[in-house]
Amino acid sequence: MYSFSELLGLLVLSEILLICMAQNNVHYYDFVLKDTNFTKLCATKSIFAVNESFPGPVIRVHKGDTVYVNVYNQGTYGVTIHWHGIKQPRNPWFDGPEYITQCPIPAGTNFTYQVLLSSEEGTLFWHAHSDWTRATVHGAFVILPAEGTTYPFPKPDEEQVLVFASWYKEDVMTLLDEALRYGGLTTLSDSYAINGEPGDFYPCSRDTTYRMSVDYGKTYLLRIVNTVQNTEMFFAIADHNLTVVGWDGSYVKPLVCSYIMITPGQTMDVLVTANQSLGHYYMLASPYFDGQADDFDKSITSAIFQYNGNYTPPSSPVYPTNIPGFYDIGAATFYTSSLRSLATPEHPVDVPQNVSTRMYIAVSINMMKCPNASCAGPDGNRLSSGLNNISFANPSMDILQAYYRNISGYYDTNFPNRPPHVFNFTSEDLLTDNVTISDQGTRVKVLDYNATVEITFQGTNIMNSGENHPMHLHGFRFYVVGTGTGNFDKETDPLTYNLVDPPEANTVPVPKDGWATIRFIASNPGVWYMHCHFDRHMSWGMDTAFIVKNGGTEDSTLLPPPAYMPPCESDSLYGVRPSIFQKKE
Ligand SMILES: [Cu+2]
Repeated sequence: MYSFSELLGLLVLSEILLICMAQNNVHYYDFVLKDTNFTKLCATKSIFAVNESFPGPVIRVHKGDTVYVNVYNQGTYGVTIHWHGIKQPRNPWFDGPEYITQCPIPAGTNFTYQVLLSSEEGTLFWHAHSDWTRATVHGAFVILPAEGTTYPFPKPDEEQVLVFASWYKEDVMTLLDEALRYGGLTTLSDSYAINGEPGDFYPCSRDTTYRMSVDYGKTYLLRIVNTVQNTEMFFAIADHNLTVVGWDGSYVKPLVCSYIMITPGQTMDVLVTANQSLGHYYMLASPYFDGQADDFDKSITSAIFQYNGNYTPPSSPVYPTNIPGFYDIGAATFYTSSLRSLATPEHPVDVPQNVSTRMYIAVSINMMKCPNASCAGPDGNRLSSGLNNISFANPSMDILQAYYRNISGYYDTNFPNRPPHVFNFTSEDLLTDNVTISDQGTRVKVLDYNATVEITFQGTNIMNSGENHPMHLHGFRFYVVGTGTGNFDKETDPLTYNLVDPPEANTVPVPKDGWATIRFIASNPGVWYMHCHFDRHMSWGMDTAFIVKNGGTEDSTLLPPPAYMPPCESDSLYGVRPSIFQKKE
């Protein structure tokens, strides 16, 4: 006969067992966000960071798992976190972009995100999605193959996360506030960083340069994340070839190259074998910029690929001769257009062959009129940006909530399928006519469930501001079926599409004076943000959102909202910015 306490013990034990079984493939993380001091570039400043680390903690799970992240906001203003590249099937409530799927988590409160993984495998990342908090609140999201499966390439001996970011000497939120208040250019970063360290080519940084120790003969999987604020990067390791095997949490056919180009919002999985003479080799991340404005931080961040063993260390690491220069459009374009999805039985593709919803979206930097020409942009106007000449304005209640609860007045559903003016988008003299002025609005595009969508993004050169734009879509992974230069020709350019093995991605570079076409199936009901992943372009309005309707069955219907969502009280630091956050009349 069992005693009462033994019975209780058994009961507790069996409950623990049950919970353990039920928690198979479920992970829990605590993110404590607060202001934390860091010293870089010879000065100490306080940044908003997760668990006192920059970059923040790595989330490490297997394909198909579920992750709960409890976010404690111990900062001074509202914030949200986005799980970049994770589709969150039917679950937009936890996607994260502020005023799109939720309002900010107020300072002093917490909110638990439920992150549902499905087909993602490889490297993604998480980051804050409020104003420019992404600058310091970010980290890698590693998704290993599902239990019992393996990589579609020989298993690497070891792996290494490399996160590229920007560092500003001044407070990032103050810089953004000033730029938006006066309507001029945003301040450039003071350095880039690899895993939080600027590297050897910046003052006061040599002692902390990030070093990756390697053993001769081993192959390493580099999980590369670009969360730089406003610049694409080339990356190379001196004397070592790179083999790209993954892009945005999806595998690609192995591509051997001497460098990669990676935009903000992109992630790349890259193999490198330590097969050179024992020594120290620089790993460089160097900016890529293809615009005429020449408005970018022209510095280079470095880390060191350092062999273990007995040898005399060189006075200086070997410098890569294989990294393209800042303005090398050819190198960037060649790299991006060389990527192909695996398209194997284990990693199949499902490229939509027919299109039911076609959109042509002009991506532009432009202006909004400023009263009395009192702003700091061109001709006293306010710098702006837009998609089809609509400069997106955040509503004061998130679009998801307004849509779900059928509350009118916060958004319109008339986002245009085509640009309002058709002209020579890539001309060199688009300076002062009406195409330079954008309308502000919160306009979204409504898609039927399972619509097959094609979007051609058209780069424009209004005010000579043409440059590469990394366009990012939430809630989906799309196929990049084509890209090219000049104005898109709807008769001839589609003949060049790759509908067999195009790469899958969540962020596509739209080249300066060129176009890029993506396709996806709208099989994820919800509200999904789409925006340029340069934060300054996003803040200026290069954004819109899709509402994907329910499909009529339980499996194609939005999951119900959680019991608690952060309240919409405009408690963001910038809640006072009237042109952006006021309720539309
Ligand atoms: Cu952009």
